[in-house]
Amino acid sequence: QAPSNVKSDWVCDMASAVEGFRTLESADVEHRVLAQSIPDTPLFGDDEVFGTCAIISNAATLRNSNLGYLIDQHDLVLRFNNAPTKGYEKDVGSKTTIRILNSQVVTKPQFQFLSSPLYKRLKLLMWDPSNYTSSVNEWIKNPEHNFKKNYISFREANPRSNFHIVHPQYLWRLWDYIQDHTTAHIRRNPPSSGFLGLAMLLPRCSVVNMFEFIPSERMTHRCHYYHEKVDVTCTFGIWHPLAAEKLLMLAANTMTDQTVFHTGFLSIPGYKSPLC
Ligand code: NCC
Repeated sequence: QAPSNVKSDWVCDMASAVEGFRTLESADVEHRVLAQSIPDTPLFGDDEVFGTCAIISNAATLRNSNLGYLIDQHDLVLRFNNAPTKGYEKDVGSKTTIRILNSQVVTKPQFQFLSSPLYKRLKLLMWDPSNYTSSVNEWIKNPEHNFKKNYISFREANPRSNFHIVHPQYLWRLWDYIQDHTTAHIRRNPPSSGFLGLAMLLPRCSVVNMFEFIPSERMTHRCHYYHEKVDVTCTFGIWHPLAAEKLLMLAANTMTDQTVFHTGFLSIPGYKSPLC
């Protein structure tokens, strides 16, 4: 049973505010080889809509959650960066439809982006932060992490891959939404991959279930389910406005406290929900 304090205006407001998800198109880009590398096929076709979608955070609270079976029942499963499934199936499942990667993962040698099987046979979406006021081509000349070489090499080696780049100004529209709905002042850094994933999927899914974005009773100071590293800033944010993102997710949630804080997921109806 949904908690009585769920306000459908939060859900519908979020759904309409984050509309306008955009990836770079060849025509946006002056860099000739990069422009040619962008696939003609869009990340999602107009008719690609899904019933249930699952977004799996990288949080350490997924360990010992036994949520893998439930996650794999979803029509679409979104994961982030280099988060593995192999060896963690019981807790995080094994299905992956799409991965969102930040540009560090595409560029830093430790992630082996060009050779790792983690990035093959699925949709890929990369983002890199621009300055709030930069034009697309100013940003492409001087990105935070220079992803161009590896993006082009990956597309050459995998010409059938569906690998797109988020339009950097869309990230700032999401930031505007978060700031407009947050009483406190937030730092001017783009939202995390997790919030981008929610915004991307709300128009495509009847329901978006988000696993361990609100830390459950398994709360730990560790960062990721696949590492022992201790770092609470992974959960509450230091660079990304993570705490503000999580409060907005919770405001739009329709699941009970038991499901959110004990089982470990919250649920947000998509645009096509009868609620809106
Ligand atoms: O940790 P990260 O995040 O890859 O996690 C993906 C998304 O899961 C949610 N999360 C993660 C950990 C945690 N304890 N609680 C959570 O809620 C967040 O919504 C997060 O977006 C990123 O967003 O891309 C990020 O990437 C890492 C890092 O680059 C990659 O893991 C690769 O190593 C960033 N960390 C650093 O740069 C040190 C992180 O700030 C953002």
